[in-house]
Amino acid sequence: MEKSEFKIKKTVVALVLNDITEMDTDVIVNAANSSLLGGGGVDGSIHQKGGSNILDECKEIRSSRFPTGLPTGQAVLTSAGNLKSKYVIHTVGPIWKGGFHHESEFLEKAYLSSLNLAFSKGISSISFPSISTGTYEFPTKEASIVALRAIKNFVAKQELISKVFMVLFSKKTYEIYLETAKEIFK
Ligand code: AR6
Repeated sequence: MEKSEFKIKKTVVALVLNDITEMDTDVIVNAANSSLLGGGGVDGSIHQKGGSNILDECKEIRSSRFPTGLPTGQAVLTSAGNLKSKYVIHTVGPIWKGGFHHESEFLEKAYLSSLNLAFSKGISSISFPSISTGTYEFPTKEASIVALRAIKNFVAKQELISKVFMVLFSKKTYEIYLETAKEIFK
């Protein structure tokens, strides 16, 4: 398995080529949609492998806190059902609409909301997928810059989260993130 590690103060940020549903970090992050009711890509795999408890909790969150859906850039936490992790954080990345609709700000917000939520739960390890770069068509290079900058800025200010994984699903995506990481973490 491809893996590259970078150190930011006391936190290790690792890029790995893997399926995020195989990760045993405390948290895995889901690239969900506002409905929180599932979909394709990462979302489909998490619900399929994690089982129906995750969906039941998402439905409860919808009815009690977000009756009209989870806004883009926000994040919520559920248990992880049958997955190896303890929790799933569901966040909604922006749909790419050409780059002039604050897509980068919303993408940064999705990463930071997830990290803040993980931090508030006392979690020490977290895995992210490349949010928005599948169905939502955010260009991977731009997304990698936003993602890794957000992670760098967040982890540098704390010591609780000691491992952050970016879990990339294709060699091409992995290589794009690696090139960006070498710039941002140098
Ligand atoms: N593990 C890691 N990465 C994955 C996996 C996996 N199992 N499966 C796909 N990827 P996407 P989005 C990669 O489409 O763009 C869903 O229908 C994928 O190759 O999962 O944020 C939701 O319900 C890509 O690089 O998320 C929403 O409606 C990246 O993960 C919508 O898609 C993100 O692809 C969200 O779209």
